[in-house]
Amino acid sequence: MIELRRKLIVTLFALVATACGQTVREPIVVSDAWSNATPAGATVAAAYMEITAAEADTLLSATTTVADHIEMHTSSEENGMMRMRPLATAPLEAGQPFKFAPGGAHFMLMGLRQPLPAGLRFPMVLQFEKAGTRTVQVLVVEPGTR
Ligand SMILES: [Cu+2]
Repeated sequence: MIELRRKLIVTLFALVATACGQTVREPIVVSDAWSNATPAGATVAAAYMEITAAEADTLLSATTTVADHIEMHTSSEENGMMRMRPLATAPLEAGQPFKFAPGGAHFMLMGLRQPLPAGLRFPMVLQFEKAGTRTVQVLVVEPGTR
């Protein structure tokens, strides 16, 4: 009985160690990719996510099948007005999450080819300088729910 328990603990430990090892080795981790559902007739939408690179890298650009092209923007408040500026590339420091979030950096989907209803998932292809391309699924949510 004790022998069996010891085996079980060893197995569990190995599983945890493997899981942690995989997380560390993953060069790019993208989490929580989301976008607000669009009102009828909308031609633009914003998308958000958190990107962590194991080694320093640069996010160069993004594309998607649901829009003509994607621009990266930053936003800041100036004299009480929200202003958006183009962000040519997004610098990723090793192990530091880069946050695309409302009020800050975001992806701007220009020339929407279809409405984005809540519940839809659409693909975005991210192009990194070193890590190459990654495809992420963006979840569309009801505005105001997060
Ligand atoms: Cu924008």
